[in-house]
Amino acid sequence: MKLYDSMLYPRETSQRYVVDLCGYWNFKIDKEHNGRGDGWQNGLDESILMAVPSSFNDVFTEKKIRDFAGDVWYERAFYVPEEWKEKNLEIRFGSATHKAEVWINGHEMGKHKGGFMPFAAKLNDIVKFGEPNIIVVAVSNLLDFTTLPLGRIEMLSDGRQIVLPHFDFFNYAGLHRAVKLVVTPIERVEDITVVTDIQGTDGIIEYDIETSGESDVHVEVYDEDGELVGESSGKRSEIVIEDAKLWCPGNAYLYKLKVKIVNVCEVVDEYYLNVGIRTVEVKGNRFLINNEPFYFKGFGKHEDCEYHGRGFNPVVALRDFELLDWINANSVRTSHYPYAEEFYQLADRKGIVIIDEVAAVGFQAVMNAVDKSVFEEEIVHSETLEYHKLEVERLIKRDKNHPSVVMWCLTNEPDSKNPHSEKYFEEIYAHGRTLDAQNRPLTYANFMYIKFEECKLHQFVDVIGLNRYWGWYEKPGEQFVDAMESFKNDLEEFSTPGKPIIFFEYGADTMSGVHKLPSVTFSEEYQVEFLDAYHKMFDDFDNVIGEQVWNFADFQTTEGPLRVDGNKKGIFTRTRQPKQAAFTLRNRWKKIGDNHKS
Ligand code: GCB
Repeated sequence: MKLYDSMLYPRETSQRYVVDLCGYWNFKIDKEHNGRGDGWQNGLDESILMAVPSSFNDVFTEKKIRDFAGDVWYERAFYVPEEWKEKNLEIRFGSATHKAEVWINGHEMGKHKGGFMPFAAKLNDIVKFGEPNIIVVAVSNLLDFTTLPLGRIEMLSDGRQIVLPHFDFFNYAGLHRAVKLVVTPIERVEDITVVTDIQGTDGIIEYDIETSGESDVHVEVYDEDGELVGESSGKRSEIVIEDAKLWCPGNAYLYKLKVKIVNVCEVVDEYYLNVGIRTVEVKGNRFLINNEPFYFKGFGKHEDCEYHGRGFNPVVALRDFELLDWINANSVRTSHYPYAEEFYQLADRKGIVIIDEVAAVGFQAVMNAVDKSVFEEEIVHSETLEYHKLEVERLIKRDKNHPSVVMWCLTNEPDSKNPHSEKYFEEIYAHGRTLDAQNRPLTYANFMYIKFEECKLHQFVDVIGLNRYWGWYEKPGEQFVDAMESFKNDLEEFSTPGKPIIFFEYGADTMSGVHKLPSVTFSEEYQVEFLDAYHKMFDDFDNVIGEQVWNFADFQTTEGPLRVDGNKKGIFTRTRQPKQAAFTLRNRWKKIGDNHKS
């Protein structure tokens, strides 16, 4: 038995059923780290309840539980009716952070590593029809130098282990996304790849479909009114949509691509995909969407909210899209990991542009004062590299068809000064270039302490992403004027013809409700002044083609002297209410529009 990647989003159609297994599961923390030895894989005794999807951490009142490092176990029963005997049966996890091991009716189904990607187990040979089946999942939150993100384990003097993340967000864990029983036909659609193009007023949809059999494939395209506007047959073909409505930022139009497998006039499988017709290209110092220069306005975000932690919360996701609309943002970077699939579906629908990031964060030595670069560790050059490549493959395979996704970010703030990092990233980026049928541009987020001439990585990317905190971590407050001088030099050095720059991060921690005249760091006034100065700088540089503030909302981090109940650089509070700077951004972003500098 094996767990395997499951990238095609589960949908109900005339031939497919999906049973949602979310809700309260039985739950147990493996405090003694001996759950397997004690037979927990057969079922959990003396368990408590845990909500799925959710992080487990913020449900409890005890610090030792919130910060527990090791396995947490989940269990529930599910039923499969006799009439599904002839179907393909799978159980699918939207994500389990960071590693999972699954048993069904006591049988080991396999292990999965990677906390942000969907995976599944095949049930047909294991399931008892018409009787209760027990599923048990052990989820580990441990991190090391071969996981993404990177982290370390430390032993405390009382014998407990804790995780030290190499990154600035709380190491939330658990079953973070929906668990579903997915019922599909034996002969079924397994993958779809779509590439779109524009020719005059026509839209072209090129598709490539993988199925598990040899029966005929028929494809139909419907517009938003449900009218059939194009069709074709075969697993690979092209459909021309006359007078196509394009998918544009802020003005999304989605066609429905309906795929049918037909065996002698009988439809044996049916699946659909929402398709936006659009093109993406970097040309000179511009990022073109549908051949028009696009200026990125928006945020780096987190999947983070009260109580749920990193668990997908559909209400918060909707609220976030409302706020993006209100503030006149047009884009988001999925810092620092791939988000829930539903997030991209909302972005497709609402016309928000996404820079999609893999969980390659923590490749440096700063966060927890490790004294040597991670690139000095042999293991990073072999095991981590291979795993990083796998996660890039998974990201692109899962998200390739979203019109909202316009660029792939393959790492955040690595120690790209280290000589060993050059070969490492050469391989990562070369591999990334082979994976996307749409050939979307590649980027990275540069760490502010690595200068242009020291950085070994920018040579491999199409767009340079900069994370900058001049006037915050360097020369804050009274020294702000000098911070801006350093910033200007820094930006001049990074200005390279043919490689436009997007600011992926800039921001200042701000306590909502703290007002001060004149401003001081942490006051709402300081955040406004900080952003105003940055915007002036961006407007002075023609090659800056985007600004994404750090962060959309306040978020939880590991405790420490630099954080006041989390990172407070949000433009919105953690409960999604605006700070003063939200109004500044709203005005600016309305004024400059989506094609600033075109
Ligand atoms: C960064 C990191 C981000 C942090 C941010 C900060 O450069 O990419 O994860 O949260 O700085 O606020 O320090």
